[in-house]
Amino acid sequence: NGVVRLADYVAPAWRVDEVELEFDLGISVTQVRARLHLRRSGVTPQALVLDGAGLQLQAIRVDGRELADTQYTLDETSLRIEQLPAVCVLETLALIDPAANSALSGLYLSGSAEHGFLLTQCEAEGFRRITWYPDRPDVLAKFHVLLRADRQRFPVLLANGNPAGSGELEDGRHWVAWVDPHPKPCYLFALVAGRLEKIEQEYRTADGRAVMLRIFAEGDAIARCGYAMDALVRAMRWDEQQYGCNYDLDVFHIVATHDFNMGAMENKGLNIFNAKYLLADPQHSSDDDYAHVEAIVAHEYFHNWTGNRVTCRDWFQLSLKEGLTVYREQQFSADMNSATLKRIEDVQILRRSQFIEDAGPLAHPVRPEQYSAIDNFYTATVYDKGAELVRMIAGRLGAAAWRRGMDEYFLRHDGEAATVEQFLAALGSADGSDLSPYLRWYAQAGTPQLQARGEYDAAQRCYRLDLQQHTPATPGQPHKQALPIPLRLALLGDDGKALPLRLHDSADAPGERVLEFDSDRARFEFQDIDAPRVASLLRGFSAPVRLDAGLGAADLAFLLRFESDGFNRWEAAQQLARLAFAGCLAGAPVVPELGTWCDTLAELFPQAALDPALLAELLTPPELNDLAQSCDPLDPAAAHTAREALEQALAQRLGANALRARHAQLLQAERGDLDGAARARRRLLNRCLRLWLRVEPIAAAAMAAQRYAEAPAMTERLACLAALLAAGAEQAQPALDDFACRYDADPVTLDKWFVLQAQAPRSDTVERVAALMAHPRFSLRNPNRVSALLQNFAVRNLPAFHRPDGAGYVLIEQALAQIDALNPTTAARLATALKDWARLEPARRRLLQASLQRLVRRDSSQDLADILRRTLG
Ligand code: BAL
Ligand code: ZN
Repeated sequence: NGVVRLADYVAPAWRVDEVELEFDLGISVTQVRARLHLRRSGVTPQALVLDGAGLQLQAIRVDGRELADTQYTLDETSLRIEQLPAVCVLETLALIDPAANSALSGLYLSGSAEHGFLLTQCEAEGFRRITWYPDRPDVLAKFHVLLRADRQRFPVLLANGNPAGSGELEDGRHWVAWVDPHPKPCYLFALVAGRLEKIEQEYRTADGRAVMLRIFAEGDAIARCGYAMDALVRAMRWDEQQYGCNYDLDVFHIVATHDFNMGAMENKGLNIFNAKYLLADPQHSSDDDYAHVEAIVAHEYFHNWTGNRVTCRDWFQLSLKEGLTVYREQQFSADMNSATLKRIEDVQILRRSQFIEDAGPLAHPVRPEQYSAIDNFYTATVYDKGAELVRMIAGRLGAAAWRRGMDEYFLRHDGEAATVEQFLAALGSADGSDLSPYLRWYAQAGTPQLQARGEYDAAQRCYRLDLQQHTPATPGQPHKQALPIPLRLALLGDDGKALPLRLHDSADAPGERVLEFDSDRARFEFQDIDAPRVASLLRGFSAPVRLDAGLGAADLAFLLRFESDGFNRWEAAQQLARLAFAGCLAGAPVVPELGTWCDTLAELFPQAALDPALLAELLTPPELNDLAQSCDPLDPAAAHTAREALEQALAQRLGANALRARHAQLLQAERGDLDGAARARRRLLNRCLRLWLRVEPIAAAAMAAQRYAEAPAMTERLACLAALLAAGAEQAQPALDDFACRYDADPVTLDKWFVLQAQAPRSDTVERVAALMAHPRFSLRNPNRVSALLQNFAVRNLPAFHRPDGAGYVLIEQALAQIDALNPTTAARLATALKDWARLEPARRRLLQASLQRLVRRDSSQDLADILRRTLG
């Protein structure tokens, strides 16, 4: 039934020592000659079974001799040869049609047949669409690649590794050869062929290698690649300094494309990027875009060691490279920017995507036990929860042992395909720790709920902390085991300072310590202590759990005023806002928590010493998607109204005068600079604008429209347009029209225009989204367009998508059927937006369930069918 199970893993029967690939490249006809130098693994004869899909066989030879039809079996997905010498060379010749490849997996055309270029995407299973091969990550081979093409049409010919010659051919054709000395699995193979511009810069690694860094993009876009180059250099240096990881080829190439299923891809020495995560300049890119470019350039680069030099034994171990690399990217971004802000953003992402995934029908462990479509497991759980697991382990070891453990991991497994068990064993060897209890985190889905209750015993001068943990059932996992949970905590005195902590039988800790809690329940007693004012738990979000600390509004307000851990200060504001939201949702005539939230923030608002970016985050309640998780059943319109009430109350409490004045003061300082301090000020400036619009709409909208028109850079232009749209101001439409004219020719920037309209909180958003699907710049073939317009509408506009008449559901249902015929990966990703149907109030639930059932009855791709089947349960 096409299900692959971790428990069924068998080592490959055949290895590929070397592979020679020759491409005669053409837009509609490309010929691929592959010579696989094969070696049987065991002594007993075994059939060779290679993966292959959508390939037209032209010739097949073993050790130079043509095979007869009876000597092999070819079907839609495989090539099987029963009798082979234990060591031999298999040569195949195949034809493929890149222009017809709308799935964007394998070799395909980006852009038009006349002007576009050819490129590949092989992770996870795209290489089988290029040639017959053991398409699994534990077969590592040395690749030699020869590319031949028309010189005019394809002047740039790139593949992995180092250049190994080039020359002219007859009829205006040319050739370029590449050799990658590092054995790699085929999912890391890449080629690029076309007319591309480039920028380049020399780099010398810490261990002395001269490397030429090049970034390639089409036409004028190359002028927007400088920031990515700078980010790459920062990432390379950082990896040398923090992990001792040096780059290992003579060239490092990055190519930008507008047609890509993923954000970017870490192919060895030839990273390919979705243009939206590579191009950056002030005119087209917001501060958030810059941060994404820096983080993703670093992420793909860091894969060179965590993913490429040490790869995964099988796709169940995907988080071994992804969780670890996200963690390394988070460390890097924290070092380059504000560590507190980065941690807040990490947790926001986790809560609004991974916690929701973990609580719904698509919940799966960080290391799944089975899959039927591996493309559907590039998830928030594998990436972001995976990163949290690595963070917990790194924290458990401490900085020095973590580094020793990573050194040992590279030493033991360089050039190999590893498992999570091997990773934990190598890390643990650094200080003799047994990290195997953390395997439970990898195996068990669902977000643990941690309950903490504290009590002070004045007679004993002892503070008792009672902890309980419980992980809810998830599909296929009704019963859960207790997990090791590192709980970083401090007990704060009346002045907000941390009290010295002494646990039974242990020495004093100056003010903060980490408890390791690994049973269903436990009690910790702190001795010789004055009565704490409040416990600050889970500082820095030391474990990916939902914490119920039982704190009331007064305690949270105290933490919001005095907590020195920036993350927990923000968290106190979030928890207070959640209490206020619950009160508003329940329709209470007076919501005391709302008053406390507003009053405390009003007290902090004028404090000049507060980092403006942190203040902006303190002033922002959790996103609707996050808050909606506490609604059972969920009425999205009611949840939206309750959250709006929070925003309105805060704006009124701060008052028009204070908001106008702070906005004016920040605007005066605004020069469009890109440094961290300027970005932090802009964040607060734009948050003030949003709140000011609620209490002085006419004056604030006039200011927003003026700022929009005069904006020196994209952050400002976008923020003002978004604010006008959110406020429903009359200036919104003219500004939208202006934006469309300005950026009509730039797909990455025009996507912001699609996003804003998809997220507009209007009763006719469904109709507007439907109309935009007919816009000349929109195409269901392009994953970025689908994400900007449809994914944003379905995932980030709860009231509009869940319109009570079900029109939003029908829109997505119909779009899914069309997208699936073109690009199953993109269809399956969009379909995950429907996963929360069972949590909805009954009327909406029935409508969405009906849409899902109609989709299930259609003939779908394996990717989409897998999501639909699991969603309906
Ligand atoms: N390996 C797929 C893209 C990424 O996570 O880097
Ligand atoms: Zn990655």
